Amino acid sequence: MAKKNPKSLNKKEENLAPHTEDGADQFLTTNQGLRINDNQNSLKAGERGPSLLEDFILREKITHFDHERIPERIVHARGSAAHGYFQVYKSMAKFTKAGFLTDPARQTPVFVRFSTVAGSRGSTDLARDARGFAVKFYTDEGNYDLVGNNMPVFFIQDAVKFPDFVHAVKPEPDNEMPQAASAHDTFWDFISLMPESMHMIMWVMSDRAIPRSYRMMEGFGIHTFRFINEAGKGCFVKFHWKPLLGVHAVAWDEAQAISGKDPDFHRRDLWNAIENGDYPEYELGVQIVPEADEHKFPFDLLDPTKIIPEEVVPVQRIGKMVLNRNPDNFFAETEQVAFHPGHLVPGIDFSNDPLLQGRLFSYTDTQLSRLGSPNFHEIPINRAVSPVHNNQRDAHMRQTINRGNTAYEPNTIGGGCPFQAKIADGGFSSYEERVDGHKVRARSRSFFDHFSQATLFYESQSEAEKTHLVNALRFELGKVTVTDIRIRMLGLLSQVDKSLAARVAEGLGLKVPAKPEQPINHSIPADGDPAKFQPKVVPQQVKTSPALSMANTVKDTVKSRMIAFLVADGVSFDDVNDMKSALLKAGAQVQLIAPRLGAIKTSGKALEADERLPATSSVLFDAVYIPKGAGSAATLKASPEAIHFINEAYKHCKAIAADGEGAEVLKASYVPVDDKDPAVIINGKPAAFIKAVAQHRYWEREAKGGVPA
Ligand code: HDE
Repeated sequence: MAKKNPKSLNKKEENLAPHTEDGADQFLTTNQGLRINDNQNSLKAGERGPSLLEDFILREKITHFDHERIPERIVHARGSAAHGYFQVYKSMAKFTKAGFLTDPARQTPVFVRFSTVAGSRGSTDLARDARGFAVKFYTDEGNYDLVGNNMPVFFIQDAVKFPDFVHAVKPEPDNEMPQAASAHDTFWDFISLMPESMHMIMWVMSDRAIPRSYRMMEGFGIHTFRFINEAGKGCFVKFHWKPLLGVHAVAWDEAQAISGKDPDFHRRDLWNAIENGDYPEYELGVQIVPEADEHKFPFDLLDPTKIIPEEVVPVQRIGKMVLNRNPDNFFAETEQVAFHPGHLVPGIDFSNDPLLQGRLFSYTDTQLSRLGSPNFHEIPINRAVSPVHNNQRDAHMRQTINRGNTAYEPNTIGGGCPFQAKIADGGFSSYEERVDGHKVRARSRSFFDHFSQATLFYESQSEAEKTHLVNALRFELGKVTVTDIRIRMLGLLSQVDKSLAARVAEGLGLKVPAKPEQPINHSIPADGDPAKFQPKVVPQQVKTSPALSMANTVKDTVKSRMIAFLVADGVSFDDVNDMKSALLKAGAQVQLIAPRLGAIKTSGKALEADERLPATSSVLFDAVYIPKGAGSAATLKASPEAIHFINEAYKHCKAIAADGEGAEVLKASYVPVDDKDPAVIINGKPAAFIKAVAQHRYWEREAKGGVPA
């Protein structure tokens, strides 16, 4: 592993300083500070006698150990995080008074946690799932949390359905299977009765649900929020994160293999990138909608199952976030961080999105159960960098030692302190919105278009992406054991796109029902009139949105991509060296994979292998290179592992290059060497290979038929 990156001292770290400890050059002590003389033996009545209850050192240590686990997050249990900073490019004061968005000179510390949703803490990173993308900004005006996902919509429209949704996707309650997977009966049973989920289903069945890296996925605030400027004027805003490396995915077959070969694939990738100085970077984007335009869209801005297409309201990139420091301690930081969409700063406010409104209750409640005390804000990772003064007192694990005898307001004894802040002094005041309505349990009819944007998403995909989506649905519904559920799903899919439904049906050996059941009937109130709950279809402003296709993403960089060089004794030193230096110069990472570890004899200096072929896999790499060298090529040709490695890389549409005798190894594999495959480069220049790697994947290759790998 490369050098540990120099720790950046930022405000946050200064704040944490008194709480960090690394034990270096220190005596071992109890939690009371008593130096321990023997950490190898418990106190006994005689060397062979019973242990004594008196052994307070043993009891303290074991008691602490017994309580080491805290409840994992109910959703988003599996996560990885990093520190960094955010800086706005130019003042957004026209729209918001939030200090971190108006002062281009200010670097605001951030802590970002990425996660999967469904799996437990120990589950695989490569599950087909939405990813959490939660950002805590430690601003001078208080903590602001943008708790988003890597998909811009959600499964449900109202918070009251969230426990149902989560229960349906989690492992089934009788046998706790399957782990971190939606491919089972209860999930699809629920979805088949929940037409409002169809847009999100398109996203989770697309390759967005199996990202190549946390560094290569977008983030979205999902809900419509509000900006408020100094003059008190409001506008609507949708938040986006745009990764500078582009948005890239792996293949589903690959994702399943990675889950076995390296379930920590995303966690490791994030950690290593930061250690190597390849700091993940994302631009913050905003779509701004003036209040006057609230009702000018063919959907409701408050409906979290809808996007505003970027072609209708462009995403303005207003600042950049850089993640440049790994946490020191997973538990203290990544596990104990507590996000909450209700952690706001002046200049940002909520909309009435009923999903968001429910979240505003849920997150504090969750932290109380997970972290066990209303003092969770005192845990170092959750502390605001701005001063905290209030009259809240006591409770479990209170750390602050409040001085003085007043814990109420108003008071005179304490000089009236702490006192309320005027708006001009940064006091938060909620946006004054006129609300006038009947108290009802209801959903607005403006939320009833469940299919148009699902269609928009599907229509915006490339052919390869459409095929992946069809295959994902075939895979998932193929795992469903109740035929009626599959048929109901086909009925819903046919309302998204007829050809999509037909293709999925073919894979399932079923027919698309001529008249889809109207499942909306299942999701209406007991006394609801079904006629009043029929979905409606509203024409959208655009037929396709290129921004929705990953085919149109950034494809001009190989920065931080992992390239496997297959080598054995006899490999050409110069060839390895030339290709390696070109790739490193372009920012990629190279590993030499050989049949065994140790020194590899070459035409020049010996080289050290990084990994053994049998211990690694092509799925952990972005591309493969087979250098010149007769001896090396002969060994690799005869190695089933090397041939499998190449076949699999080819199957997953990766760039492959070979030079000289290296091409002989390709001939022994499934890779068609004389084919016009733009991502198979034989005796080409390093630049040609680099260009092919930058394309990420040549998905069109899949259309040529399968590869037995
Ligand atoms: Fe969450 N969500 N959520 N959620 N959510 C949690 O809070 C909840 C929703 C999201 O890395 C929990 O601290 C409800 C949408 C992220 O720590 C919990 C509803 C979006 C994370 C909770 C939603 C999210 C959470 C569990 C429907 C995308 C992980 C642990 C009304 C915009 C944050 C915790 C981290 C975590 C509730 C819907 C994103 C149970 C009730 C929509 C990224 O409180």
